[in-house]
Amino acid sequence: MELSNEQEGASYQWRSSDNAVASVNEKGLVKALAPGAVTITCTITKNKIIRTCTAEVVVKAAVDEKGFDSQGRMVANFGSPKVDGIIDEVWKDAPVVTPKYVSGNTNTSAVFRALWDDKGLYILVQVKDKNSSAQSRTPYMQDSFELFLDENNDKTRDYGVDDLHFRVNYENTQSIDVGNVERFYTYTKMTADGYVVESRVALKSIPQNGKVLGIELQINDAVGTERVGTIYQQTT
Ligand SMILES: [Ca+2]
Ligand SMILES: [Ca+2]
Ligand SMILES: [Ca+2]
Repeated sequence: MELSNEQEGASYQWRSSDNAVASVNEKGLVKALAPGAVTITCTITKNKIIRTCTAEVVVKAAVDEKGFDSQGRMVANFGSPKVDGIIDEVWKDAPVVTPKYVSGNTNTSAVFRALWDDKGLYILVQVKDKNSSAQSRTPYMQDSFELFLDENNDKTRDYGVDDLHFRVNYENTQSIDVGNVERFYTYTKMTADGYVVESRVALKSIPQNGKVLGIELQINDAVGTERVGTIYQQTT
């Protein structure tokens, strides 16, 4: 960090809000240590007058070409997109994840991205699908995005109180299998070759750097009234 307009006779004290993520030395040099977000604060004292200035620093995790970290996990960086179906600049900070599994006979493809902030977890989904359909009366047989969240990552067989299972179709009609609908906010938009889903999931516990959640993301591909295939990613 560099301060402009440094003053004679002033003292400078540097501090990081999380030394496990990034540390700062007495000269303001920041060292990245682990993925996460921190606030670096400089306290300036001169003639008994104290002022502070702060800067946000985001340390990103290294990911492979499919968007996964060294342990095969999806990474959510810190950032606050607006949930409106338009891909904000801040999404550029999120690794693009290509899901590993495809079942059925589908030409549809999708990529996922994740961000988090104090309000919760954000998922952006970009689907390429030439044939959009919400004709079936069964929500999972419509073109839709499905999210399973195991917030405490305890991997129970049955749903725990922290677990969620939400779905939203390409027309932004939600269906809730498990969990409180108020925790799921979505916006969808048609594109030239498919659709976009931007979503926010409110979390039960306050999110923090390094927190690990269990998550499964799925795209249901419908043609007419049938689901012809799924694309999914089971990860943390
Ligand atoms: Ca947006
Ligand atoms: Ca759980
Ligand atoms: Ca389709």
